[in-house]
Amino acid sequence: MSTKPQGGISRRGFIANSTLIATAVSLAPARRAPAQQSVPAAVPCFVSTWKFGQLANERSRQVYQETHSVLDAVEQGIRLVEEDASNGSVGLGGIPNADGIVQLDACIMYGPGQKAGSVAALSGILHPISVARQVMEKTRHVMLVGEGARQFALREGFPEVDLLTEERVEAWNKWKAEQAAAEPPEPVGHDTIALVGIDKRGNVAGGCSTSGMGYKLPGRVGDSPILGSGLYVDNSVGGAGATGVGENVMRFCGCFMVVEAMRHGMHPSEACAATIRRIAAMDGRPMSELHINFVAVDRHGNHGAAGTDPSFDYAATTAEASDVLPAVHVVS
Ligand code: SD4
Repeated sequence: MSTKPQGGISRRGFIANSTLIATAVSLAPARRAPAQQSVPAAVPCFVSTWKFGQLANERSRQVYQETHSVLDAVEQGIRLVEEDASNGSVGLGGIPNADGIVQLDACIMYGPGQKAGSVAALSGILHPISVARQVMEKTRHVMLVGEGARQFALREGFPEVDLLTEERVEAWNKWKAEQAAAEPPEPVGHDTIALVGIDKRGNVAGGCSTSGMGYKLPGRVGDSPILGSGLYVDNSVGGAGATGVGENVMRFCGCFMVVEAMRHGMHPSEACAATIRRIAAMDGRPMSELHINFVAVDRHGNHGAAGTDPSFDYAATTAEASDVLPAVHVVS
């Protein structure tokens, strides 16, 4: 696994570039020459949030090789993360809400025909990404939530699963004791998988899955299952996914903004950074308080990411390579 910056640009260089991007955001002309273009574009290509996305990407690549379906590839890549209790806040081992219940959010999108399915506040089901796909393929609807989503999943044959691990129960008990006097509870933690794939012909599919903000109020839905917020794809452009504090993404249709910026000619990393700057300008709080991070890929396989969290990185996988790469750290 290589963690070298794209095309030899250092993290510092990325940060410097992000300052340039800052100037570009408000002035963005209709078409701009792509910057940071030193990694040759290649398809098929899979990109995802965080280091743990690399294994998901590699699973996606394998499934794509076997099925030639970028939608199957994205779904299966995300399932890998959902069933692994050791990472982040996705599926099994997800962080519970304030009542100690794991409530999952997920969505899936397929570029051709702009198809989409989504579930939110779904409890007791291991693979919300697959339930979202069933919503997309088997119903006339786009989004199901809460008990309705759970009943649908059960009817579709998804088994009921206890998603709480002992470790999470222990941490929740500790949190509960500490929070006894605090109102409203302080939420914690974020580690969502958002994964976007481009097939050989430039078709785009994407998915996003999370248990959301830890210790959230019961019923709270974040950006991850909201089309255009935690995920967006447009088959003529590419796709984007988000991770971080959903409240600071969903008020702005963050991923839609990223994709639109790419449509207007920005390189994916520029588009992510420009979106963050637009959000920050509207929100008014300092960048460091926002916790918003985006990954994006265009239909040719150019990819990039940017975030306000210095720890944010992303994974990119093609037929030839699979890397964890630094995101542009947007500081102001
Ligand atoms: C949420 N955006 O529910 C999600 C959490 C997340 O990485 O992304 N964690 O707000």
